[in-house]
Amino acid sequence: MVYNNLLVEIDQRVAWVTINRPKALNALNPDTINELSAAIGSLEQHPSVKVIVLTGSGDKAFVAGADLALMKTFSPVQARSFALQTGSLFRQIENSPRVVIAAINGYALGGGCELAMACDLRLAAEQAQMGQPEINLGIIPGWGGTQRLPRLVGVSRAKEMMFTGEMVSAQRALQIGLVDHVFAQDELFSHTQKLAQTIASKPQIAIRLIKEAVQNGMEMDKEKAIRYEADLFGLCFTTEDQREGMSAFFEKRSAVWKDC
Ligand code: DAK
Repeated sequence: MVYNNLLVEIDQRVAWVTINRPKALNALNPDTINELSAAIGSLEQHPSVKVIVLTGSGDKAFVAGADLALMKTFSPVQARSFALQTGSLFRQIENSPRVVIAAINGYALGGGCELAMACDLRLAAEQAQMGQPEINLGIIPGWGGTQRLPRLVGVSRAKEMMFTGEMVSAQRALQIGLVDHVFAQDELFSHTQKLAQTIASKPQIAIRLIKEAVQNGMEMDKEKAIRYEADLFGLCFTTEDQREGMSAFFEKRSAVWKDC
């Protein structure tokens, strides 16, 4: 598939999707959102892809938000359609059977921070900066920032970030739980690839069930969530990988996963 705003590369079971609009600091417009949705949908079907990494091109930005040049001209109907389209991309990422990692190589602002938060894991370069600067534009975060940010960093830290619109450094983001790891700029991609490969080497049905249990369970009350976990736990016992994993343990050998 040919994309105008993305570069897609597969490296040993890990698909790298690079948002490629460096002149606009990889800002998100409707075409890019459509392409991201198509690329993720097709990579999910790719037999050798187990993990998807999202990053930004150039050394300055992951994604500097929604494309303000375009957004400035939006009619309410266009704004609504952009909202629905992007909401559906973010749900696609959260519900994807594949683990999706954000490799935050620079600014992740507004919609860029929200895109990173929709991913399963966030790894950042040490010069990355993150924030929700919408307040400075007279708007509020509109792609889930008011909901995902407090769930990751806590209510008052999220409110402070959104009230002030100030950026936080990668180190601060690590301290408050907005990112999971920080690496030197030139080591971000190799560390991301290493973590992605570790995840890719695991039995993918169980990986997918963990993702579902966490994602859906977080929306339920605890009792229901624990029952839901029990159901998914039971489902593991329908897989060959469960039999293989337990046999391999007693045979003192490495398991050979079949993802079935
Ligand atoms: N959109 C379009 N172009 C952008 C951009 C953006 N978000 N961010 C930067 N650029 C462009 C700049 O205009 C500039 O273009 P030229 O002037 O060279 O043509 C080029 O990228 C380089 O930017 P700077 O010259 O500003 O670079 P600096 O290093 O000086 O500053 C910066 C980097 C990231 C601090 C600065 O560019 C900046 O503050 N950018 C804007 C950050 C921002 O406010 N992002 C938008 C947040 S609001 C929706 C829901 C949610 C949203 C949208 C819709 N619906 C429900 C429909 C999301 C909203 C947001 O994301």
